[in-house]
Amino acid sequence: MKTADIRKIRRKMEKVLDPKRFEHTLGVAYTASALAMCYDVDINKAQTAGLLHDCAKCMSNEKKLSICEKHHIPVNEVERKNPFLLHAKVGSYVAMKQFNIHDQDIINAILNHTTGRPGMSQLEKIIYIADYIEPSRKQAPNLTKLRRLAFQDLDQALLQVLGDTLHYLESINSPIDPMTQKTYEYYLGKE
Ligand code: DGI
Ligand code: FE
Ligand code: FE
Repeated sequence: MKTADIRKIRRKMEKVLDPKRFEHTLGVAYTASALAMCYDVDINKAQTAGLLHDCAKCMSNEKKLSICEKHHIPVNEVERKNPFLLHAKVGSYVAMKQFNIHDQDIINAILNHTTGRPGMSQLEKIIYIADYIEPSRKQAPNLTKLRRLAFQDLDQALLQVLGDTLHYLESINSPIDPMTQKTYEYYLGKE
């Protein structure tokens, strides 16, 4: 991925996202690049995945569901009831077909950025964490500590984001996607 390609993706994202989501997207791309520098991961891949991770976020639920149906992307019970979750799966599809991304690690980082998955790569972890700690995020608890931790111990930061997300979802009685639960248990067991 060359600098010119990254610039092109950035311009396209500005068109498909609303202004707040675009600001978040830039925040994720910059935070992911910084983490990539810290952990010796490909910076261009981190920027590309960061820019594209929410590329399907501003699509209607009907559109996301119809893309899944048309292209035989499996939709589970939790996703059917909460179609916003599908922006990750649909986003990885859009990244392949509309942005010509063929790097499997970038595609996986987009695909797994909402629920995580057991056995994530360094890039996937970086996007998952950058999504949570980027500068325009204000809501989550422990953000100050977590932001520092992300640059000290990526796996500890990952576990904390997974745990905090699960607690938050339980506190608001939101249905948990099986992958979110599985990912948390997997990384808890690795401690
Ligand atoms: O798209 P973003 O808002 O930038 O971030 P995201 O794709 O990580 O989505 C964040 C939201 O997704 C956050 O409110 C937690 C929620 N989420 C993550 N896993 C699950 C979930 N929501 C439900 N209902 N079930 C899950 O398993
Ligand atoms: Fe997202
Ligand atoms: Fe995001």
